[in-house]
Amino acid sequence: MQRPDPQKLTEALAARFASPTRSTRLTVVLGRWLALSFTVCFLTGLFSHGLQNPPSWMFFPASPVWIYQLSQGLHVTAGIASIPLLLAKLWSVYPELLKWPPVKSLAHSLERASVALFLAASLLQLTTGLINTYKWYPWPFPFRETHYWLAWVIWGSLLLHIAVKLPAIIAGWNGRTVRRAELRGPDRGPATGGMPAPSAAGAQGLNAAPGRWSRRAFLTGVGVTTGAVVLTTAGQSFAWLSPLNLFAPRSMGTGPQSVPVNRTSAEAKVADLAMSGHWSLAVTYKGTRRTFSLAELQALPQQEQELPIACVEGWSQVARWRGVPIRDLVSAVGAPHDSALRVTSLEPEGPYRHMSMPAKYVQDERTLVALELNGAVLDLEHGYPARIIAPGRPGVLQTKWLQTVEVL
Ligand SMILES: Nc1nc2c(c(=O)[nH]1)N[C@H]1C(S)=C(S)[C@@H](COP(=O)(O)O)O[C@H]1N2
Ligand SMILES: [Mo]
Repeated sequence: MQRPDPQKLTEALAARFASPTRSTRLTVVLGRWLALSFTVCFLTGLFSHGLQNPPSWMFFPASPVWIYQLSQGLHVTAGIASIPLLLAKLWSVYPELLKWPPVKSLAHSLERASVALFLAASLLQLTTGLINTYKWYPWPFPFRETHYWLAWVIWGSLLLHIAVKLPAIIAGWNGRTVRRAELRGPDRGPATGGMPAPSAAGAQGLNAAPGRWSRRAFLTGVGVTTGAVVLTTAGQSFAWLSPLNLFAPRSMGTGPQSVPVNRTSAEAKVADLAMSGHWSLAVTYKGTRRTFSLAELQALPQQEQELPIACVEGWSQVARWRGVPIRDLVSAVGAPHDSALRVTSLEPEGPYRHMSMPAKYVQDERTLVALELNGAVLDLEHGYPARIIAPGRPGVLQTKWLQTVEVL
């Protein structure tokens, strides 16, 4: 038997996969949508990471109180939208991956390596991110650190990919200009001044009417799919879309006191400690230590605030909280208002046991040691006897089942 000629094989493959939905133009259009969703994910992701792991220069916006709700809602929604977009883009280019010879030059090998890295990192990022929102953590690595570092890998490989592909991107970008001019037609008055005449190749492509339409149909299909996925999940983050929430894991208005619960008292192993009846909150500053029983906290001046719980996993819920402004407790031990805190939960172990609160939130009169939620005593699942609620912070920092507040 004769060995297949790689060149012929490549041509045969190209013919086999030739489709108007696999044009450079389509790839560029999808690439632009993806660039937008990836940029939204990246910026909101950096914000979320900064709030949880603040660098020394971090700016903490506490207003508007829904700032984190919005930013994390965008993060998870844009991430979900990226899944159909990335799959469509992959479909539009995958014959490229089968081309022969696999490596032609240094630039070519760089291009392939950057694409391989970009694809692997993006697929891992999007699937683990999605799975994470369903409260399923089937991996042995810490999610947040991995998610954070993968984002940098994605952007590094993406910039390399864009640099290598710049000529194709410019060509595909201009495709739109050519088509507009062409659609106007030679007899229907002057085309826009200064616009270059469509090239022969461009005109040829444009005359291939079926191709044009099926590319459009493909893009419409991708757009509709992406829109549908967004509309049926974004209701976990945006109240006005909440009636359409079919697939997102948590729905607004469900759970005790009409607020979803992220981790239950049983999972946190705090039920006995929280319900013991001997509970008190200890507040310490230097040598001073004061304890407040629940009755003592209830006897202090109370404040009511409408504040959201906005989970890093995308769901959020605005609720009415009532309790003691934390700065009053800071004053009670003689500490200045602009102190930072270290808050500890009754929860015996794990990452939720300790939380740091920068001075920005301590000074804020809206930051409460909450004792009530939506007009009733805090449910055990929401942190009874007392929990933290602060404006503009990720849900993971809204510590439930308080034990001590250390003024630093
Ligand atoms: N001690 C403690 N506090 C906690 C948690 C926890 O597991 N343990 N979960 C956090 C997370 S991830 C979120 S989103 C909010 C959810 O609050 P909720 O369960 O009252 O809705 O509480 C936060 N506070
Ligand atoms: Mo959360």
